[in-house]
Amino acid sequence: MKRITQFDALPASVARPGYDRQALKTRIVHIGFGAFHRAHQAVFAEQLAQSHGSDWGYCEVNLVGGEQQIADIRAQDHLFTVAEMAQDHWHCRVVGVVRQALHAAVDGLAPVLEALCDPAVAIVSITVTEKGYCHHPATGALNADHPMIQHDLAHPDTPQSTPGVIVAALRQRRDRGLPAFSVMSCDNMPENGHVTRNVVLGLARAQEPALADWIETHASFPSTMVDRIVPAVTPETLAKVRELLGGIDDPAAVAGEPFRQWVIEDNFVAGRPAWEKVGAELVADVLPYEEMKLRMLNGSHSFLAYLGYLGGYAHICDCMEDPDYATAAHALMLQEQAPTLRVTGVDLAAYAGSLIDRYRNKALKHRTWQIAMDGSQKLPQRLLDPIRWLLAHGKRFDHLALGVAAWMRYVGGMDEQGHPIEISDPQREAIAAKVAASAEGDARVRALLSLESIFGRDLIDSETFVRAVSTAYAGLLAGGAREAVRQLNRQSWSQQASLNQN
Ligand code: NAI
Ligand code: CS2
Repeated sequence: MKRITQFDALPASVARPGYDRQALKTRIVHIGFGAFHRAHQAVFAEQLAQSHGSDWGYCEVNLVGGEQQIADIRAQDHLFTVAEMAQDHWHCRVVGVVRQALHAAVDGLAPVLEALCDPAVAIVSITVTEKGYCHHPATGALNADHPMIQHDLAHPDTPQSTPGVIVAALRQRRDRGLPAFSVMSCDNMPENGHVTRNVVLGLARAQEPALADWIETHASFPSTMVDRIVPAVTPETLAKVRELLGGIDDPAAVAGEPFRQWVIEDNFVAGRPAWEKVGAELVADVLPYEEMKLRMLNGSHSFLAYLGYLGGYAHICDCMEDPDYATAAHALMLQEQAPTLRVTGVDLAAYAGSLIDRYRNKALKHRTWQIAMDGSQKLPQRLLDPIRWLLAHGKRFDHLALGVAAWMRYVGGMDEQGHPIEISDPQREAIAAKVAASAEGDARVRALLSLESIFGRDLIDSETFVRAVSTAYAGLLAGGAREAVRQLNRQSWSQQASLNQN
């Protein structure tokens, strides 16, 4: 089998490293070598090395899952392909900034900790999905009852969780007299730096208060807003990449949309790459950007994912073919998410329009099932926080309520044709227990709302909220998802019309 290490065998159209890879230093350890990191952060680093002589190289680490991806890049000199999927055109780039790759379960934890204790390492970046932080999604605090955290409290030197591994590495660095590093989350959470800080400091404090103090003084936890739609890789994606690489196989290839955005809180204790040279925005406060993206993009994504899956649409681009879904997603963004945002200087109507255009990209084939995954970790920041704002300001939130109701219908486990739904969620058992113990209808809604780690304590006490979700849920049961979306649009039009008259 031909591999991408043979650059001269690649077609001229494929971009490849034109810099000296041996001159790169491993200054960033990245935890979570998934699809997104490869198509986002690694591409920024590649452009920096290619065009600006950057020597910031990577050690890639997977702690949970992803054994194959680590094996795959090791087999090809740590190279991998990133394809950009425009509607009518694909472009491939071979990325060369990775110097080393490790898997804790395959190689053992010791080499992972050793990599994290390399004096040259200045940044540990993370994309381990929301559930990898072992936090309470409703509050952002460490979940001390999480089985991995329980394990790490009992075995601080052989941790399993991401926070546990970071704490162990920082302890070793302190004990060896080495400086700390910055921990940069690139996961889709509001104030992802604060969540990371909470879980790392929470765990360190429970183990050794003096270590928590040392980390607090010497490390930093910059927040980031990250954006690029990178669907899970399919055999079709790999076949298309193979064709573009002139028959060369790259099992570690990923493909994402052309759009890319990265806003980073400029708060690093041991230096950072000059990301601003390749289009990243370095700012003092990321929160307004994070909120905008999480509510307008991810909020509408989750809305489309649950209603789309229930309505029989396999991909986001299929939802966009249904004018009712496109209209409802757009209205959700502008009527119920935009008013809740703090961001200034952004044309939110243009942003909403550009998101709908991105969703229409038929090359993406982004599965509604993939986005529907891990709803317990996503609902708070995408749908519930904006609802809290709208409730406090006495405003309507029919679209968001339908999104929450659709999640409830989805986790009920049966689609509209009576086929079982494969639910993937770290709280699957707790959710299934609520479903099993409640009758269909209002009782089901109340049972699911009692899941405190998702809904907090406040929402179940709001009569307006419970009524809105119960009404939306009843609509889904009565007429199905497509009809519920159609009705939502009708209702929304008549409300807008009467607002315009007054
Ligand atoms: P993926 O499934 O390709 O990769 C997931 C990565 O997380 C793997 O490296 C896996 O080892 C690691 N992981 C999973 N559970 C873990 C756990 N409990 N502890 C430690 N590591 C764990 O997913 P992908 O597409 O890379 O997305 C990952 C995250 O990146 C998302 O959850 C999101 O927060 C963020 N993101 C993804 C975007 C996308 O379009 N794919 C865009 C923007 C952000
Ligand atoms: C999606 C995101 O899977 C999901 O939940 O909403 O991964 C989305 O594709 C990205 O945030 C886009 O930047």
